[in-house]
Amino acid sequence: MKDSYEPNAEMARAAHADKATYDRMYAESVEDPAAFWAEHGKRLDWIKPFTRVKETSFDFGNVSIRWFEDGTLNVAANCIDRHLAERGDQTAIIWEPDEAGDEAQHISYRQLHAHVCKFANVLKELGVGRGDRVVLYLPMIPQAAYAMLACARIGAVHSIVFAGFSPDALANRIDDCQAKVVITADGAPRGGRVTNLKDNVNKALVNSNEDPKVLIVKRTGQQIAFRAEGDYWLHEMEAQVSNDCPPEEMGAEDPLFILYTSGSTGKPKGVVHTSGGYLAYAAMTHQYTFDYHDGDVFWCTADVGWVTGHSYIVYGPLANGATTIMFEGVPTYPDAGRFWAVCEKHRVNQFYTAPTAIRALMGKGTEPVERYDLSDLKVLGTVGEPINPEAWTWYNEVVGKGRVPIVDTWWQTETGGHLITPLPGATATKPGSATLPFFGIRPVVLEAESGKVVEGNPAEGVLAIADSWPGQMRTVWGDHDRFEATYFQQYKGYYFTGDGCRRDEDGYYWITGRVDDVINVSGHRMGTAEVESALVAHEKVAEAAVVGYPHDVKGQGIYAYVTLMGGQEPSDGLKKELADWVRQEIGPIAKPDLIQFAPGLPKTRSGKIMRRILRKIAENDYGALGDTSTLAEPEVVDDLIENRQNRR
Ligand code: 6R9
Repeated sequence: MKDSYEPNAEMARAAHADKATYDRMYAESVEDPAAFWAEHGKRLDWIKPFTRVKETSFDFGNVSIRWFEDGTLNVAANCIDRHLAERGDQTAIIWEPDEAGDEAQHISYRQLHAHVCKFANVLKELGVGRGDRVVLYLPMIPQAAYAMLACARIGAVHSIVFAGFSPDALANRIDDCQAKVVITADGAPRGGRVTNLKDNVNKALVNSNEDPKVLIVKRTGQQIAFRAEGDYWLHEMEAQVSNDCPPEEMGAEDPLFILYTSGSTGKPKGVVHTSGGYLAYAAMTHQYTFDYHDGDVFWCTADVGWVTGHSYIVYGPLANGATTIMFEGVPTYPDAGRFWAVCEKHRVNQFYTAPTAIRALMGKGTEPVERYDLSDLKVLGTVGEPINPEAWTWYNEVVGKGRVPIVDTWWQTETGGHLITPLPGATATKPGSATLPFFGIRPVVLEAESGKVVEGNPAEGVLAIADSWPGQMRTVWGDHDRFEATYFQQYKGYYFTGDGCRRDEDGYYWITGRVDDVINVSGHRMGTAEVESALVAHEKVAEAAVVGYPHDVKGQGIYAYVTLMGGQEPSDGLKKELADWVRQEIGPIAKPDLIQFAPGLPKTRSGKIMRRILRKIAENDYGALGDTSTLAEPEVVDDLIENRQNRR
C-alpha cells in the first residue's frame, strides 16, 4: 500500500485550485477572514447586499455567530431562479428510483422552479409562513428537495427527520420544534422493501403534544390510514394552487433549517443553520472540494435526512447550478453493482459516499465494479467516519483505477460543510488522512486534559477550531445555553469538535474518532445515552451501559451491557427482544449488535459507570484496562471479561 499520492498534473491545470492557488487563498482566508469572505459572499445573489461580514465571538457566556448580518436574500431563488436565464433547460436533479428497472426522472431548472413554487403555495394554503417549522419525513424522492426549497422560498424552517427513525423519535422532534406541518409519503421503497411512512406519522402524532397538519406525497399508491381531519394529499392541493410564488426576502441570519443530531446526552440537539453563510459555505466547498465544473454530473449517495444530503445533494450543488443525483435505493439492491450501474448510466463525474458503503462493497469483490464503465469519474469522495487505508486503497484502485483523486472530507452536522479535506488539484493525499483545512478554517490540536494548544508537528490530542466560518451552526434550537455548554465551555475560546486527532510531520490531520459518548455506526452518529434510555425503558431491564466496539463493515458496532430486573432470566430470546425493542424505540440504526447480560456494572464509589473499562472489554483489550482500584466492586470486571460477547 502506498502512503502518499501526488495530485494529477493534468487535473491540477484545469482545477479551480492547484497547490499554489490553495496556499495563497488559504493564507488570505486566515489572515483577513472578513476580506476573504466579503469577496466570496458575492457568489450568492443578494437582494440587499451585506456591508457587515463577520461578527463572531467564541467567548463562553457570550457566544454569538453572525455572518453577512445586514444582507438579505432568498435561498431558493439562489438555488433556482437565478439559473433560469442561462440554464433553464439544464437538468437540475436526476432522480434514480429504488427499482433499477424503473425509469429515472430528469428535472430541469425550469421544471424545478414550477414544482417548488406550487409546493410553496400549498404550504401557504396550509397556513405556513415565515419562521414556521415544517418537519419532513420522506423517502429520497424529488418532492423531498421540492419541500426543502419550498420552505426556503417562503421563509419557513425545515427540519428533516430521517425516514428510518421510529415514530417516537419523530414525535420528539415534532414537539421540540413545534412543527406546524409534517410532510410525508404513503410509502418509502428502499432495497425492494416498503416502509409505511404515513403509519409511522399517525403513531407519532398519538404521542405528540403538537397537532400539525400532515401533507402526504403519493409515492407508492398503497392503502394508507388517511385521517378525516388534518390530512392532505399533495397532488390534490397542487391542482388548486398557482405556480407563481415570489420568493420572500430573508435576512442572512434567518434560520434555514434545524437538523437534530445525537450528542452525549439522551436528548438530540436541534442544530440550527441560517441562510446566507450556510449557503455560501455549502456552495463554495461543493465547488472546490469536488472540483465541480459546469456540465458535470454530481452524485452524493447520502440521504437528505443527514447533513450530507442537505449540503451536497441539495443546497451546495443547486446554488452552483449543478446537475445533482438523488438516489432512492441502497448500494446492494438489486445487487452489489448498483452504485456503479448508476455511475455508468448517468455518466457521473463526482461520486461521494461513506466508508461503510465502500467496506460493504469491498466484501463483494471486484467483479460488480468491473462490469461497468466508470471512465467519466473525475473525483471520488468519502465522509462520515475515518476511512481505513485498506478501504481507501480499494476505492482508489478498483473504483478509480488509480487515476481518480480521492477526497476524504472531515466535517459535522454542526459545521455545515467540509472543514478538513483535500482539494483534487491541489493536495497530495495519504490514505486515512483528511489532510488539510479548507479556506478560513483554523484547526488546533489541544491536550485533552489541560486544554493547552499542542504546537508543532507531530501533535496528538483533541480537535478544536480557533475561529468561525460562515457555515457554522448558530445555536441549538430553543437552547442557546446548551449550544455554549456543548461546544465552547470545555476549551475556552475554541469550538470543540468532540473528535480526537493527530497531526503528522507534514501538518496533515488524521481524525481518530469521537472522544465523547457518541459512537459512529455506519457513518451515523448515535449517542450511547439514547440507546441506554431506550433499553432501561424496557420493563425487564434495570440498568444498561452502551459502548462502541470495532466492526468490520459499520466502523463501530453497538455493544450493550444489560442488568436485568430481579427475577428475570437471561436468554437468547430476551436478547433478541431487547434488540428489537431498541430498533422500535429509535430506529434500525440504533439496534445493538451485541448484548451482554451483566449481574453488575463496574462503578466508581460515587456510582459512576466506568465506561473506559466497558469499552476495553468490548474491544477485547484487557491488557489496557487501566486503573480499576477506584471501583466499588472490582470483581464485576472479571465476570464481564469471562462473559464477553465479542468474537475472536
Ligand atoms: C458530515 C457528517 C460528524 C462526525 C465527526 C467525526 C465523523 C465525519 C469524517 C469523520 C473521520 C471523516 N466524521 N467525517 N471522521 N473522517 N472524513 O458525517 O456529520 O453525522 O454530524 O458526523 O463524523 O467523528 O465528528 P455528522
